[in-house]
Amino acid sequence: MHETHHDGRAYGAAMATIAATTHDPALLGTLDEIQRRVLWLAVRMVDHANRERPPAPVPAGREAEFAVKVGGHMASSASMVGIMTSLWFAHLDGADKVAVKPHASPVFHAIKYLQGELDRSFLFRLRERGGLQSYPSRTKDPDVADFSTGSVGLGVVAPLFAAMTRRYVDAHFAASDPARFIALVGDAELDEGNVWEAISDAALQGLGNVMFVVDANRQSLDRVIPGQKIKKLMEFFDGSGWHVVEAKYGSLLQAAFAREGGDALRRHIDEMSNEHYQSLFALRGADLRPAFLHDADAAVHRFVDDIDDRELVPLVQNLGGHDLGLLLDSYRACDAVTDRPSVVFAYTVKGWGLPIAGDPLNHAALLSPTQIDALRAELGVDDTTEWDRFPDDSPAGRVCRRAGDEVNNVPPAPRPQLPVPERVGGATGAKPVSTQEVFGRLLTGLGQVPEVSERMVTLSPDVSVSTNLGGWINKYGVFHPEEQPDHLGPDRLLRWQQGPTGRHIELGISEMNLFLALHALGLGQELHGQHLIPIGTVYDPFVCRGLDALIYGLYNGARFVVVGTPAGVTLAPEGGAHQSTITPSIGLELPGLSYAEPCYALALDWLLCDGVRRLGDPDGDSLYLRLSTRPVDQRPFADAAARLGEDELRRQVLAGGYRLVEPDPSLPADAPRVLLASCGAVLPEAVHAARLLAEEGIAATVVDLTSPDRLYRNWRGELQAAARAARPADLDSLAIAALIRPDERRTPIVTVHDAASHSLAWLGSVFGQRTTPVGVDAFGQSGAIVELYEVFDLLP
Ligand SMILES: Cc1ncc(C[n+]2csc(CCOP(=O)(O)OP(=O)(O)O)c2C)c(N)n1
Ligand SMILES: [Mg+2]
Repeated sequence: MHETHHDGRAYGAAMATIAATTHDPALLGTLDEIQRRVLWLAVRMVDHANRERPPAPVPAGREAEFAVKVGGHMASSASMVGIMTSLWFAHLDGADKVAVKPHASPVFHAIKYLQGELDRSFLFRLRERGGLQSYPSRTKDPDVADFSTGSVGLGVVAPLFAAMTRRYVDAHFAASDPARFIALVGDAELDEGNVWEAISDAALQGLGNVMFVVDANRQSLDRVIPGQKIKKLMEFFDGSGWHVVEAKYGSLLQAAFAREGGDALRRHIDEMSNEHYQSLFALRGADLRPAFLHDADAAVHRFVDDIDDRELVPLVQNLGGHDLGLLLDSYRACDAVTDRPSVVFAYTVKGWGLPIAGDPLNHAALLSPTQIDALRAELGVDDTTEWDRFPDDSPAGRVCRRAGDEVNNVPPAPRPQLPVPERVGGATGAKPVSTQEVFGRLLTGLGQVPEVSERMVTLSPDVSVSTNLGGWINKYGVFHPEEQPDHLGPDRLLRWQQGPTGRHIELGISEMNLFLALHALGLGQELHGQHLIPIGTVYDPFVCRGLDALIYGLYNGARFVVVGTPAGVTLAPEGGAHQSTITPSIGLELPGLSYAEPCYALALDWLLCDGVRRLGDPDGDSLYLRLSTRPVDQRPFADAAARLGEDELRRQVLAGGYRLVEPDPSLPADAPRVLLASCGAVLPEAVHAARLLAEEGIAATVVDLTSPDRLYRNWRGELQAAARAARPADLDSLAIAALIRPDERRTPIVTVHDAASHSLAWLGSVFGQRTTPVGVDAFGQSGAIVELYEVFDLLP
C-alpha cells in the first residue's frame, strides 16, 4: 500500500504504530468465532432482504413500476467486522456512546442481536418499513443507536460534539458516570470538510474521552483511493493535536517483518500502490504469488520463496484492522491518553472474508446465491442454524451475554417540565425597536428565571456581537473547561470572562459546527441525563451553509432554538451576499422545527418563551426565529392587543397569525377589498399600504403571519385528515379561519414577504382566493432599505 511518507520526515511524536502484544488466546479465539458469526449475520441479513423477503404488496399489474432493489452494503460491513466485534465484545461498557459508519448498520444489528438486545424477528426486517433502518438511527431502530448516521461526515463528529456537551454538563451539573465517545468512520468520510471544521475548533479541544476508529479500507463508493491519502489524514489529525495510532499490519505480517529479510517484504508492501494491493485480495494459491511479486526485488522473492501458497493468502491480507488483539491494544492505547482525542487508523479489507474483497466496485455488490451457500459452509453454520445465537453455555455465548448486560441502552428519562413564563416582559416601550434587539434583552430576562437560566446555553459561530448576544455573554460568561485570566478586564462593551461556569459557547466561523453543536446540546437529556436549552444565533443566509447539519439535528430529535438574524433584504447595506431569501421555506418545510417570523416585541417574547417550553414537551419541537435589525413602531401591535385582548392575541400569535389592522370603518360596506398578509420586518409596509389604500377607497385588512409554518401545518393537517377519513375538510376549525373572516373569503390576497415570494403564495389556496405573491425573487444588492424595498416591490 503506497503509504510511505512523502518527504521522509518522522511523524509527530503523537503518532504511534501499535505492535501486537500477547492476549489470552482463548479470548481471541472466542472473539474470532463471534466475528465470523457477525460477518455471516450481517451479510445474510442483506441477502435475505434482497432475495427472500417477499416484496411489499403492490396494486395488481403495477409491479414493474414499484420494482426497486432493496440494496445494502455487504463489503462495507465486512470491513468493520473485526473493529466492531473487538469493540462491543471486549472493550465498551454501558455508559459509552458510539456512532457507527452508516454502511455498517447490518454489523451493528448483528452484534445487538447476538448480545440479546434485538429480537430475532428483526433480522428479517432490514430496510423494511418499521424494521431495521438502512443506516443506524437513534430514533427509529429498535436496538437504539446512540447517534444516527447516513449523510457521511456528520456521524463522524457527532460523538466529538457529544463529548463537548458532556464536558459542559459535568461542569454545570453534578458530574455523570465517565463515558467514552467513539466514532467508527469510513476513510472516505474524511473527505467531508465538516469533519475538519470540527476537529480544528477550539471549543472541541482537549477531549480525552473521544476515540475515532477509521476503517482504512482505501476504498470509497466509486474507486480505490489513490496515493498517500491515509498518511495525509494521519498528519492532519496529528497537526490538530490528536493522538494518532496506526494499526496497519496484523501480527502475522509484523512477525514476518521481524524475521530476517522481513524489511524487504515490508518495503514492498508499503510501496505497492493501493490499486495493486487491493487487486491481490481476489487471488488464491498459485495465482497470488506472481501478482504479489510484480515489481518486487530479489530480496522479496527470496523471502516469499519460503512461504507456501496456502500461507501466502492470509499473510498478504493480514491487516491491523482484522487483528483482534492489535485492535484491543489500539483502543487501550487511546484510553491511556486522556488529555486529547485519539484516532486509530485501522487498515482493513473492504469485503473482508467475502469473494468480493478488494474489488473496486464492491460498494453495493451483493453475493450470488452460490456464493452465499459457500460462505455459509465456510463460516460454520447451516440452513438450520444460520440465524441462531450462540448457546448460552458456550464460551461465545457467555461473552455475548456478559457484553450485552454491560452495553444495553437504558431508555432516557423524559425531559423535565420547566417553569417557563408566558412572557419575559419589559421588552416593549414607546420607541421603535427591532426584533434582534428585543431578542438580546429577552435572553437576559429569561436568565432571571433560575430553573430555566441554568439550562440555557447560547452558541454562535463568531457572530455573537452582531446577533445581540453581548448582554447575555456579559452577564453569564463564556464556557471554558478551566478558569481563564481576563486580560482585558470588565470595563468593556463586551466582556469575555471564560471559565467552567460560562453559559455561552463560542465557535469559529463554521455554521456546520453551530448546528452539530446544537444537535449535541439538544440531546442533553437523551445522551447525558440533563435537559439543556441550547440557543444558537447565525446570520440568516448562512443557515443554508449548515443546512445538512440542521436537518441531521432535527432528524435525530434534538431540541434547540436557532435564531437567524439579521434576515432578508432588510439588511440592505450589507448587500446581496448577506441577504437571505429561501430560509422561510426551509423553516416551513423541515419537520421537527417551528419557524416563526414575528415583527413586534411582545409577539417575539411570547413565541420565544413558548418555544423554550416546547423544547421539553414530549410532543414539542425546535424553534427557528427569523429576525431583523429594522426598528419597528410598536403601536399597531398595542392597538391589536387592545382590540383582541392580550390572552386572545397571545393565543393567535402562537397559533401563527392574527388580524393586525381591520379595514377602515369609515369606508362604505361595498368598498372594494383586499387582504394584505405579511410578516417580519416588512409588515410595517403592509400597514402603511392599508392606509394609502383607504385613501383610495379600498378597504384593506392586514394580517400578521407570526408563524406561516404553524398555519400551513394546521391547514395541511386538516386536509390530510379529512381526505383520509373521506369527509369534507372543516376549514372553519383552522387557525387561518380567524384571520380571514367568512365575508372576506372571496377577497383578493396580496402576500408580502422579505423572502422569496413563493413562501407565502399558498395562502390563497385555503379558501380559493386570487393571490398575488410579492417578495424577493432575485439576488439582492447593497443599498438603503428604502431602495431595496423599491427594487423588490416591497414599498407601498
Ligand atoms: C453526504 C453524503 N454524500 C454521499 C453519500 C453516498 N455515499 C455513501 S457511502 C459513500 C462512500 C463512503 O466511503 P467510505 O467512507 O470509505 O466507506 P466504506 O464503504 O469504504 O467503508 C458515499 C459516497 C452519502 N451517504 N453521504
Ligand atoms: Mg472506505
